Amino acid sequence: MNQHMTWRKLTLSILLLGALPLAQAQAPGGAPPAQDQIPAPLFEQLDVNRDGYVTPEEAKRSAEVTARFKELDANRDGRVSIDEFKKGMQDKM
Ligand SMILES: [Ca+2]
Ligand SMILES: [Ca+2]
Repeated sequence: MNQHMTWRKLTLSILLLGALPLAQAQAPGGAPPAQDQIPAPLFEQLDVNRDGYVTPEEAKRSAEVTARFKELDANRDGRVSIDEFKKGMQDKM
């Protein structure tokens, strides 16, 4: 009787261990990347001095941004902020 109980416990443990990875696989994963966050890495690459703006000088590393610099610079202050960048890129997509 005692042995039988031990065996049952062991079987239960094995079953639980086997079920664990399955339960984890079915758990909801991380949220999918937000669409409006995609252009940000490019902006960060261009904003060499990290002041939050891409100047025409910094934009030279991207032909596309250089070509569209005036269009992206919505408030015409001669530099493109992260917001202007995101908006400009979204409009084209
Ligand atoms: Ca900058
Ligand atoms: Ca601007």
